[in-house]
Amino acid sequence: VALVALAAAAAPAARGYGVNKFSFLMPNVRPTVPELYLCTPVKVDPMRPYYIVGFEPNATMATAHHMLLYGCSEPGSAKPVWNCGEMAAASDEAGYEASSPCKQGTGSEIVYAWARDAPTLSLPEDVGFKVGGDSDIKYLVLQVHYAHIDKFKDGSTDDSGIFLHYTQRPLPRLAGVVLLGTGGRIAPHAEEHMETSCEMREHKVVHPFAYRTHTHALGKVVSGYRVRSDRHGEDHWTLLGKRDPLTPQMFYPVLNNVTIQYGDKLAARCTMESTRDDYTMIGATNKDEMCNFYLMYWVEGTKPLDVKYCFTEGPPRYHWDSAHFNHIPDEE
Ligand code: IYT
Ligand code: CU
Ligand code: CU
Repeated sequence: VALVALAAAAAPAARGYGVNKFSFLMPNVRPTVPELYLCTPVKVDPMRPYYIVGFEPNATMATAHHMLLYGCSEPGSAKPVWNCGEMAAASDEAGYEASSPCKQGTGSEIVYAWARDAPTLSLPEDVGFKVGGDSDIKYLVLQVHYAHIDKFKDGSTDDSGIFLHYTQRPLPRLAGVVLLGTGGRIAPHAEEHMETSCEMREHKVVHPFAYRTHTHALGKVVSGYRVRSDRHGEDHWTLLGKRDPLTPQMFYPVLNNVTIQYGDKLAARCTMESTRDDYTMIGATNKDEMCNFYLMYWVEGTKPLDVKYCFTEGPPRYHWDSAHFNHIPDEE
C-alpha cells in the first residue's frame, strides 16, 4: 500500500510538455548542534532558462523542521554548505561558515516553502518559475532547518531536499512572489496591528494562487487582501489568505481567486500580542518579530512583476486608517 501511494504521489501531472526532475538535496550533511539552518547552492545555466513547475519534497518532519528554496542573484557563500539561519551571523559554533542564504544586499526571493510533511506542490498548468537564462534567479539556494539532532549522533548523514520538476519549453505564464511586510515595533503588554499596503502600478493582470505567512512567537493572525476602490471611493476588500502564523509556514492555496490589476492595492496585516515587559522590534532573532505575507502569483507574458516587496514602516507610524482606507475589515 505504501508503495502504491508513493508512486501515485510522484506521478507527474498530465501536461502538454515533458517534465524532468532535478534532485536538489543536501550533500549528506551531519548537523551537530540543534536548531541549525544549513544552506546549499546550485548555479543555474545562464545560457538558457528553465521553468520550474513543481516541487517534490524529499524530507520528513522527523528530520527537517522546515525547508525554504531561495532564488538569488548571488549565493550567500561560495561553500557547498553553510550555516544560514536568520541569525546565522550571530553564531558559528556549528563548524559551518555562517552567512545568509542569498548574498546580502543582492536580489533574493523565496520560491518555495515546505513544512510538516507537506505533499508535492504542482503549479497550475502552463505556469512556471523562470530560472537561469536572462531571469533574475541565477542561483537557487536550499535552506533546511534541523531542529533535532539525536538521529545524527550515530554518525549518519542527511540528504533532505527537493526534486525540482522543470521543463525547458518556454511557458506562457510566469510565476513570481510578492513579499508584504512591515518594520516597526510592538509595545509592551499590548495587541498591535502591523499593517502594510501598496498600489499596483504595472499594467499587468496578476493571478494570485498561493500565500504564506511568517511571524515569530507573538503572531496571532496574518491576513492579506486585494483592495479595490470603486468610483465613489469606497474600498472593497477581498481576502486572499488568512492564517495563524504558528501553524506550518508553507504555501497554501489562496482563499479567493481574483485578479490584481493596475490601480488595485495589496494589503496585509499581522495581529501581534505581547505580554513582554519591553518593546519588541522587527529583527532576526527570537526576541524580535517579523510580519510577512508572501503572495505567489502568475502573469501572462515574458516577465513577472518588477515589484517584489511591499513594506511599510509599521507601527506606530503607519496604519491602514491613516493611509485613508475605508471599510477596513475587523480581525474577527
Ligand atoms: C525583516 C523581515 O521581515 N525579514 C523577512 C522577510 C524578508 C525575506 C527575504 C526580507 C528580505 C528578504 O530578502 I527572502 I530583505 C524574513 O527574513 N523572513 C523569513 C526568512 O528569513 C526569509 C521567512 O521565513 O519568511
Ligand atoms: Cu523550522
Ligand atoms: Cu523571521
